[in-house]
Order: sequence, then structure tokens, then C-alpha cells
Amino acid sequence: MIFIGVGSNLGDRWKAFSDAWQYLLSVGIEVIQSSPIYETYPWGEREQPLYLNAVWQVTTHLSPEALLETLQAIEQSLGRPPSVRPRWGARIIDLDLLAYGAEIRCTPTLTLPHPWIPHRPFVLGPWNDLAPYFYLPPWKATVNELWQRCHSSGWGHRVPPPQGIPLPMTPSKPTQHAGNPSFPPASEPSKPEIQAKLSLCWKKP
Ligand code: A4P
Ligand code: MG
Repeated sequence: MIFIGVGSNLGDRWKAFSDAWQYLLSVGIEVIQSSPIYETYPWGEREQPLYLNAVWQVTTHLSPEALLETLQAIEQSLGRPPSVRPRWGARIIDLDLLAYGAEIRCTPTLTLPHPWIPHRPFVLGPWNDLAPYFYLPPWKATVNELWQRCHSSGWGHRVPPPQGIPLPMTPSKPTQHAGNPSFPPASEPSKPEIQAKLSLCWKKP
């Protein structure tokens, strides 16, 4: 199961979501389902407009690296400059690769699962609606467990999409057992060198 975090807080945020979805479709990446969409308070850099956030589950034959490149190409095509400053600042569209099945990466260009997941209610809240049982090896926890630990009141609220804007489907209930095929994990990284990598790449909750 592959999950993408979607965010927008500049310009027509709904249109940015819709355009990103159409773009994904046009390159053969199918959004199987979307979480409900939330309006959220800015995290990190506080002096910026409110965000729309959602998590999309997608299918693709692309590798994680090729998928990230595609996401970055979409960001640029929708008008986001390649390098946004300040860090965590406002953006037309942000497409983060949250998790790609049980794949683990720790390279200069790609960290998988995304390193900031445990700290971000705007990711965990929507993701918990979609796939609470999905397991994240670096933190030895499911999305739901991380969500319980990070939950802070007043981070955001659900917003209904305006009529006439095409967006991917939101299921009314989370998919039961929408976890990794190997949950509980059969292949937990155990070698010392992998454990050392884990502590370098991922932020502790
Ligand atoms: N990178 C490594 N791993 C990944 C991954 N799994 N997914 C590298 C995506 N990118 C990954 O990312 C910076 C670099 O991280 C890339 O070159 C990529 O190779 P970026 O998306 O190009 O830049 P960025 O989005 O500006 O990164 P930054 O500054 O870390 O921002 P974030 O982490 O994306 O957070 N508050 C709310 N409420 N809602 C939001 O959506 N978003 C942000 C931005 C801040 N505050 C927010 C929200
Ligand atoms: Mg990003």
C-alpha cells in the first residue's frame, strides 16, 4: 500500500487538489481512495495561511524513487518552485511520499517512511481515517498508535469539498485491516546496521 500526503495553502487550494489528482491519473497513478479533507493550522512555520490536507492511497508500477520524481514534477507543473523557502513555508501544492508498502529508504533524496510522520497531526489525522492499521517499522507502531500519541486538540477540522470540484473518492469507513500484508511484521529490521540507520533517519515520536 502506497500513501501520499497532500497539502495546499496558497491560491485555490481545492483546484490544486483536483489538478494534482488529474495529473496523477494522466501518468497512470491511480488514487484508490482519499481520506476526508481537513483544514489545518500551519505546523512548523506558524505565520502562513491555513492548509487543506488529505492522505491518498495510490497504486503504481513506479519504484519509490521514480514516484517521488513524479510527485516533484507535479508540484512544479502546478506552479510550485523547485525550492521553497523558508522550510515548512506556504505552498500551492505539497505531495509527500509517506509510505511505500514496507519499503525502507534512507538516502539524501528519499527517506521512507517519511521522517516527520509521528509529529504531524495533519498527516496522522487523515491517515487514521483511511488506514489506521497500517504499520510503520521505524516506530514499531501503526498509524493509529502514532495518532493516539500525537493527537493535539485544535489542529484542524474536516471540510466538505465544494460542489463541482472533481476529487478522488472518500470511503465512508476506513478499510478494515488496511495494514501491510505482513502485519504483524514478519521482517522487522533487526540487524545492528539497520537499527543504526533507523536512529539516523527517523525522528522519534
Ligand atoms: N525527501 C526525502 N524523503 C521524502 C519523502 N518521503 N517524501 C526529500 C517527499 N520528499 C522527501 O522536500 C524536501 C526534500 O525532501 C526533497 O528534495 C526530497 O528529495 P520538498 O517536498 O521538496 O520540500 P518541502 O515540502 O518544502 O520540505 P519541507 O520543508 O521539509 O516541508 P514538508 O516536510 O513537506 O512540510 N502544516 C500543515 N498544517 N499542513 C501541511 O501540509 N506542510 C508543511 C511542509 C509545513 N507545515 C504544514 C504542512
Ligand atoms: Mg514536501
